[in-house]
This record gives sequence, structure tokens and C-alpha cells, in this order.
Amino acid sequence: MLTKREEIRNIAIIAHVDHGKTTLLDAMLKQTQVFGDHQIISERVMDSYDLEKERGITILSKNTSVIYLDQRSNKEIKINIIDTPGHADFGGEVERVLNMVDGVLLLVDAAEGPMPQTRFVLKKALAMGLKPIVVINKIDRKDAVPQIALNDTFDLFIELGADENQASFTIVYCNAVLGKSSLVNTELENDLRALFETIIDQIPAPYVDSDAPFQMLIANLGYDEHLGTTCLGRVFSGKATEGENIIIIKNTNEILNEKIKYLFVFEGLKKKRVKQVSAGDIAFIAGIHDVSIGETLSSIDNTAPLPRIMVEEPTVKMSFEVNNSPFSGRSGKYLTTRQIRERLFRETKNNMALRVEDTEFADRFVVSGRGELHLAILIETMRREGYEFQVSRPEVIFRHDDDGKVLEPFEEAIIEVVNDYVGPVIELFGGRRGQLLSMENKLDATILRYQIPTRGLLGLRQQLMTISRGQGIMHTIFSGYFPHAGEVPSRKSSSLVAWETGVASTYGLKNAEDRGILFIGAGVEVYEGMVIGETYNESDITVNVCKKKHLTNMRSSNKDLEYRLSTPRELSLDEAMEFLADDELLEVTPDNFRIRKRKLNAEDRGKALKQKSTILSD
Ligand SMILES: Nc1nc2c(ncn2[C@@H]2O[C@H](COP(=O)(O)OP(=O)(O)OP(=O)(O)O)[C@@H](O)[C@H]2O)c(=O)[nH]1
Ligand SMILES: [Mg+2]
Repeated sequence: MLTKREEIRNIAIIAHVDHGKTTLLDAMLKQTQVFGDHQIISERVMDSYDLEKERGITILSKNTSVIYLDQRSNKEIKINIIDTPGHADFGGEVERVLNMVDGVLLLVDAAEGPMPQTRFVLKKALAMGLKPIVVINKIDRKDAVPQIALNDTFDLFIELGADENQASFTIVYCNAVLGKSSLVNTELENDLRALFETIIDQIPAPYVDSDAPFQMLIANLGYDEHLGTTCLGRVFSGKATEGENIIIIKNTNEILNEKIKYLFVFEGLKKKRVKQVSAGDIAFIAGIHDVSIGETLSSIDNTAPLPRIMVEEPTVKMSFEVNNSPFSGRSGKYLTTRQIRERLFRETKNNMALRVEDTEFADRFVVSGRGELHLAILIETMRREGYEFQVSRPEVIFRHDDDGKVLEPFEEAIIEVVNDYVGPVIELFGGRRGQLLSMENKLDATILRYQIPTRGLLGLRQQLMTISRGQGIMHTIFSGYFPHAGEVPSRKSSSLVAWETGVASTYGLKNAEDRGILFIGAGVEVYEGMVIGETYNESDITVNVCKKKHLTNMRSSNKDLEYRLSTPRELSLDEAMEFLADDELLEVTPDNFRIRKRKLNAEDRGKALKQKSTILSD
């Protein structure tokens, strides 16, 4: 029999990047006393992974819960809350968790209004029939225009085909930093009561059958030192009890016997062990052996799987290869084909939008994701775990239409730039086959919207930063596969390449510096074929950076000290990935990354180039 579990609400917080999801969750946790009185609470406590803290963004969706005492009824309500990432590359993380909730808080920055990822996450939530609450956040911003943000949000609902119930959303105004909220925008109350009460009134309580056979769809996997693999999901029907024998229906339709060893629910930031959970609860199960996200746990006699979790396909790919540079094995713990292959395929169990394929080469794998950042995070995670490998330049994934015509991914890019740099931005995007859709003035900034092939966007972010002197912001969102746009010019510069293996000297680097910009300083070990800088020459220049000045007497040896090098430009991982040319690889190790030519020997490269040019001129 279907019943309403009035004591529970299940929600996700969704929004464009930086609109304040994790900050709002901090305030919700604080005001429901999840923390002890004397506990020191870090900012954005749900961004618990190192990479999330370092980059100031949420990468993985995470669950928590609060108990809210509703003063109107004096009843306690448990609100299970899922924090989601707002960056477009992690859209798969939003798609995989929406099946656990009955409604969403759609956050919209009061100054920025709806942005590309607002559209993506709202579209997904509406398609799943979820009930939305619109939270106009950052109402304290000086440039806040809540009424405009709200009108634009309403238009977006209509454009995305919201039904009548969804379009008649309640609006809550917030300052997430101070934990204030209100139903009217002029005066905020000193707490989040307006928000909590709206959640209780507007988000439907789980309407479930607790007497039916048990079923749960796995939406997340974790690992615990003592418990092993843990799986998380919402109980769709029935009850699950600790110690019970169940089955798992695999994505391959195979059915295996399993047992619920331990059961947990969320209580604030902690897991609490329980004996039983029932339909409507979000719970953790430990003790299942072979499991991937999207598979169904079920009572023994119930072999029909729940609907699969669907996520959008990847658009960008790169190869991951065994490190065969002369410096391989210096700092990595895991470097063999077997270790890298195992790690990459393991990642696909958790990372829904990622694909890994074997290739004709045993030591190379193709890894596909939603964008450069999606892949960069995987690279950085693996390197911190002690892996060593090489990656190729990211490239887009083409498709073919029914007539065999080549299609390629396109994105909508929204660029906000200080008025002075609008000209160079238009030139940059035009040169990459971008089509200007609209241009809008906002105080001293201009907002440009482009439709542009993803191919044109690869490596563009860095250039945008350079031409706008760091005063440009760009957001992109996948808009679809369309006919191939024709040639897109790639990087304008070439590489400065080390001639021999050794230690870079000031004298050698001084000569190289005359030809371009250096990525390394004196004293750094280099190998033949390693890229040590950038040149605006048409083709690569091989330089002898280890060269020492011939010493004739003491006086001239002192002279070597007189050479002064400019500070080298040290590339970040993201910058190094953007820099890579087609015939280059990025060598990634726990303590370093180096750009290198695929062919290390200059003569071999010369031959390959000659062959290519004869083919081209044929
Ligand atoms: N002025 C103001 N700043 C806010 C408010 N809410 C959040 N911020 C700031 O906005 C920035 C981004 O906040 P986050 O909570 O990380 O945003 P997010 O939506 O979780 O971002 P992602 O998870 O990366 O998509 C932080 O610097 C916050 O301090 C607010 O109400 N007012
Ligand atoms: Mg966040």
C-alpha cells in the first residue's frame, strides 16, 4: 500500500557554478546544530576532497542530512540533502543523483541570473518530474537585480517546458553566507526558517510502498577501510534489514547473490548504523562485492531491475599511456600497463560520464569525458595516488549522421569581459569558428554569447585570460552535435625542445630564452625531446639548454653568473594540457609533469615531418 512518509524530505541543491550551493548547505547544517557548540567549522564543509578545497569548486555530489524542528507543528522532519557540482564538466554527477530526490532547490545568483549550467540542471530536474523551489541567492551583492534574475528564471522554466505545477514555484530569497532568508526580497530574516518551511511545504514527502519487495538503485559508491565498498541509494520500495540475503541485478543483466552486512543512514556529516531502512530512506549498504553505479539491489524473488541511470555522452577524449620517457619510474608507485588499465576501468564504476577503451596498442587507453576539466581532475587524482603515465592532447569525439556526414560537438560559450577587451575577444572567437549569438552591455562589462565547435574551445581558455589580462570569465555548455565546421586553426606558437639529456644551465637557457618563453629554470634535469618552452616561431626549435660556457680562466667563469634569466613560466596541469600539440605528450608523475615530443629524437621527428609533407604535397 502506498503511504506518505511525512517525516522525511529528499532534496538536491542544483545551480550554475559558484551560485552558492555548498555555502547554503553550510548554513543549513549550522542552523540545525549538526555541529557541537565548540566545534570549529571550516567553510564549505561538504567540499571535503583536497582538490575541491584547492580549486574552490565542488567536483563530486555528496549526501548529508539535517533534522529540522518545524515550530508550526512541533514535529521533527529529516531532510536528506544532496550537494551537487555546478561546473558543466561534472554534469554527470548531477544526473546520477536526481533519482534519489523528490524536489530540488534551484539556486540563482541575484546578480548573474540564470547561466548555462542553470539551464542544464533545471532541464534534467524538470524532465524527471521533480518539484523545484527557486532560491534567489546572494541578495546582498551590490549589483544584485533579484527581480530580473527571477523573471529570467521564470522564462527559462517556460522555455524548458515546465508543467503547471513546476512553473508555479515558490521563491525564497537568501544570503547563504550569513544564513538569512525570506519570502520577500526587501528584508531578510536572520535565519533560514523561510527556506526550511518552504522545503517542508513544497517538496512532496516520499510516497512509497514499504510492504512491497525491497528495491534500491545504486547512485554512488564509496570505500571504507573497515567496511570495504559501500553503496548508496534511495530505497524505492520495501524494507532492507541488516544480515538479509539479497540479489544484485548487474548492468549486464547477470544476477548475483549478496548479503547486507551493515546498514547506515546519514546523520549530519556522519553515518549512523541502523538495523533497518524502508522505502523513502536514503541509505548506505556495506558488504556487496561486485557493484557499479546504476545497478539494482533487490529482494531475492524480485529480478526486474529499476530503470537505468542515463547520463549524457562524453565529447572529449585523450589517450592515457604507459610512461616511456627516460625519467619514468623516478617517483611513481604504479606504472605498469596492468596497473594503469585496472585503475582506469575502476574509475568508470563511479564516474558515470567517463568512458575507457582499450586500443590496438596494449599500453594505451582512450579515456573520454565531458570536457578538459573532467579529464584533468582524473589525471590529478591518479597522480596523487602514486600513478605515473603520459597523456595525449585532448581532442573532440566526432560522430556521423545517417548519410555518413561528419558531425562534431558544439558548445554555447558565455564570455563576460571588461569593455576594453571586447575587440580582441571577438577576434579570438571568430578565428575559432565561433558565431556570435548576442552581445549585451552590463555596466563596464560586456557579455558575449557564442556558438562554437568544442574543437575551437580546446586550449582557448588560456588565450582568453592572456588577451583580457585575466579580466575575462567564460562558461560553456554542450549544445549538440552539428555538421563539421571546417578547419580550426590550432595553437599559434611552437615548442622549444631540449637537444640532449642533462642539467639545464644558465648559459644554455639564456640562448633558448632569446627564442621564446621558458618553462624551466637553471638546474632542472631535462631529457632529449623534452619541451622546455614556447616559441612564436612557425616550427619547433631544438635548443641545447645544457650547454656550458667554455671556461678559459677563472675570470670568465665568474662571468657565467652575470647571465640573468627571466622567471620561467611554470605551467599548471590545466595549462600544460592546453599547450600540448598533436605530436606531444604530457608526462605525469606524482612529483612532476613534463611536456615531451612523442618522438624524442630530433632526427626521427625531422623524418616524420618530411614524410608528412610529402604526403601532403602528393
Ligand atoms: N555575497 C555573497 N556571496 C556568496 C553567497 N553565497 C555564496 N557566496 C560566495 O560565492 C562563492 C561560491 O560559493 P560556493 O558555495 O562554493 O558555490 P557552489 O554553488 O557550491 O559552487 P560549485 O559547487 O563549484 O558549483 C563563495 O566565495 C561564497 O562565499 C551570498 O549569499 N552572498
Ligand atoms: Mg559547491
